[in-house]
Amino acid sequence: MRRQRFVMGCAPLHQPLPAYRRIMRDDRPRLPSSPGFWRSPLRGPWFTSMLGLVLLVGITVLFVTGLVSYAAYNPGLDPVNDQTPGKGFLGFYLFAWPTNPHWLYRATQGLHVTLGITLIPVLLAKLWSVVPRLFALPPARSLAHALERISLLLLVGGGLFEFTTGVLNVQLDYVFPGSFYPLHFYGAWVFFAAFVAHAVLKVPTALRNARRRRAGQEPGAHAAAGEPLTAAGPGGGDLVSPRPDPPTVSRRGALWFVGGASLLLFATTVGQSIGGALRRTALLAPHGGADPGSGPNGFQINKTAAYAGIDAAETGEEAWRLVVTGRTGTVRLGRADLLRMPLHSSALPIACVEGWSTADQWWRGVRLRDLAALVGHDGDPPDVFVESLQRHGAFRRAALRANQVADPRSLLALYVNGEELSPDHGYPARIIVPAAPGVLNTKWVARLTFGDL
Ligand SMILES: Nc1nc2c(c(=O)[nH]1)N[C@H]1C(S)=C(S)[C@@H](COP(=O)(O)O)O[C@H]1N2
Ligand SMILES: [Mo]
Repeated sequence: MRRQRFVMGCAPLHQPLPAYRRIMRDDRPRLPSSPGFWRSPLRGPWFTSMLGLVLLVGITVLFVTGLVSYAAYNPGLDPVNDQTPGKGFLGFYLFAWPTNPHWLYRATQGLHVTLGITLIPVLLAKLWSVVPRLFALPPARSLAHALERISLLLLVGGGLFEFTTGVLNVQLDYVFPGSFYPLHFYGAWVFFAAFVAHAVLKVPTALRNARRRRAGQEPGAHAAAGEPLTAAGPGGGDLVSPRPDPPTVSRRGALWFVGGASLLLFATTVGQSIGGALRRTALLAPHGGADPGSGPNGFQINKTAAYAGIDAAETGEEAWRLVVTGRTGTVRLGRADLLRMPLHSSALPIACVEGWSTADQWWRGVRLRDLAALVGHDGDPPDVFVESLQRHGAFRRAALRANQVADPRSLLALYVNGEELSPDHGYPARIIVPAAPGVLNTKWVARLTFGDL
């Protein structure tokens, strides 16, 4: 189609057209599937390939740290830890989560969440860079092409689903009561399968495109400079607009922009995984939860006693009893009984699945293995099933593995940082286990049942 020079017949040739007239005279195709609809001069194989290579590394790390996080929940140990149907199949890789180093889950989950948030601009830019392809017609030219389009659907849909559910869980704190984990877990497998297929097909081309740019041979590499285009070629030439708009930024500049956005997200997120004073720099971390205040108990609170429905009357010296069951029967211990047992200290963090964690806190209490020994499990303690006073909510019960019970740093904690636990941190007693996700550190403990689960 030939461009019309005059619209409404009144623009003198020597004057630039006002913006609205430019729009009026615009003869761009109206359908996103038409060639020439997408006009950004930035699109091209180099831009797409650079973003793709970043995602190749980043998403692989996200997948591995995600699987590791799932293993850390002890999902295979007891149905209360995880009720994902089909985990026997997808959880083929599950292993006994170690207790060393004691900051293990802090590191893996901090990496998972921080990296996931940091990659959001890269993911969006990558999708934007290939959007003309998503609209390409005909939808399928052959069976092979149809299969490729379906795998792209799973890739794009799976990616958006994983990033969205992840961010919602971190930001909105369990909008999916109990069901986030299976959704995010199934989604991860679907997404990663499509991702691997995509990577196998595209990585060689992406590497070639990245190298070509250096040699200045990319198809359409000079589009941004207004030079003539060598049109579609192998390796992504179809991403180059046949009729690009004038450039406002170079491709390299656009990449820096994406990198800058990632850096900004990183800088305003990472503080939550470092904790301490840096937590205040985590502007994007969810706020508005319970204010932990200052002093020995002044660290992050996940669920308050009030939220969990813990009544002061049931935690008082008179009312509260810890019920411990094992091979030789059941014992009931009041707080005074526990205080007569040997007390031990360990410096351990709380590290939540949401990515935040605290620096090491100084916990003091009774070793879990000493409690196991009280009910007939000397030497080699078994798994334990922990129940809270809390009556409702997904995290009122958890199962710990034998290696966690046996670790001398695993405590039923009564004190933190030299003071009694505050009601919000689990008074009168809570579990603290090295290297474990926060969700296994049950607060307001009422009952421990030792035995192979
Ligand atoms: N009974 C009970 N224990 C619980 C929870 C809960 O909701 N109920 N939340 C868990 C989660 S998800 C985390 S991250 C830690 C947080 O501990 P904190 O609030 O002392 O920092 O407590 C764990 N223990
Ligand atoms: Mo948590």
